[in-house]
Amino acid sequence: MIFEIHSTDPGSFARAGKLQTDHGEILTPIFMPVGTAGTVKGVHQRELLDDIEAQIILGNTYHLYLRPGLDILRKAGGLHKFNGWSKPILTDSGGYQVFSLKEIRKITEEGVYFNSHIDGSKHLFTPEYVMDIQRVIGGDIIMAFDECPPYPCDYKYAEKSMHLTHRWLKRCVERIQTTEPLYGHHQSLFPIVQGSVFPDLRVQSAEYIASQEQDGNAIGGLSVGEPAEEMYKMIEVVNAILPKDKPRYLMGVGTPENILEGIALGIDMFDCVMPTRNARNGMLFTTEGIINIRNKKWEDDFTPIDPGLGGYVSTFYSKAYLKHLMKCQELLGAQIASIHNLRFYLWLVGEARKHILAGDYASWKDQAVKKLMTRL
Ligand code: PRF
Repeated sequence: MIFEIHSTDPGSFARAGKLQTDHGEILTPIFMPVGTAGTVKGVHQRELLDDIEAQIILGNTYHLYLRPGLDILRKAGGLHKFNGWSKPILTDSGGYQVFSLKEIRKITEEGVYFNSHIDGSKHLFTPEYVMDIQRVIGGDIIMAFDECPPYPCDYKYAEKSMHLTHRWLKRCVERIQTTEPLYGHHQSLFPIVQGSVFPDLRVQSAEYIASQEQDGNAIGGLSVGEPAEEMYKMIEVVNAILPKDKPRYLMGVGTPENILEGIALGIDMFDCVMPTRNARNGMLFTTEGIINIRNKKWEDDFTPIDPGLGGYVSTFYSKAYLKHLMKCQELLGAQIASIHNLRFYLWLVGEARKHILAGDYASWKDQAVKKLMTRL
């Protein structure tokens, strides 16, 4: 995988670049729509390509391992062939998903024992097994197996957990170095910085992760309930250490404001369920601000959802019609809202990129945050 930086912003740590994978290139900064079970909920691949202009999507090891399972994925020839998405795919390692199961898991040195949320069956994820599963899924970027500690968490736990994540990383790297991709395209392993909200642990973790010299690096354990200021402080500490010439991925973040601040701190890649999950609840991000389409005030507003955004769905359908669909719990309502919100997120990172290239990112960001986070 090749990462090129085209431009850096003079007023911040923002960078505009390009990531080259065997399934095509990704212009950064980028937002990656989440397709947990091999589908971005409610969105066709054609809509992802044409309306949303997604460049890379996410899949989850945990969900894909449980359903459809490894036999089917292997027979299909990997996830790209199975779901028909021929652009890049990134898979998360399952660590984070397993940890959100709470009562039905047990963490040991060996790995994590958990019960399936579907049928209660028992499973063990080890770092080695999670690498093998991600080989079968066939993502272009695959994530190391980590523990994401909860927030708040005491220093001792965060320290112990970080060291476990580092030992697991070593085992992930060894497994990847001693196995081959199954479908002919290269797979890059991204290690994950942990350390909760403790700056000295974040420094230690970032140094260890950087020492692995992988194709890119990720920051985990943030946006788990801590105040945003605390998250920004951790990103700053970590990004001072992570190599500048490799992509940096902030996992599971966030609001438009979080994304623009993250970019200013030198983050290149983001993913979050927020645009799709919030869309299903009627919360829409627009170029004018945030709206709740269930609100009565949109009932007779026949203007397009967001004329400023471009894209078919956001300009063709009216707010009044979408409000009606959501009220009747029509499937099309959730689809339109999801496509619209993802289009907005891709627009957002595209605008950020333009302003980094123009050299005025920092000042643009401050006014964009104000406008985009206004509740209309
Ligand atoms: N680790 C992994 N995936 C994640 C996270 C993490 O810490 C987060 C935290 N925001 C989201 N997704 N493996």
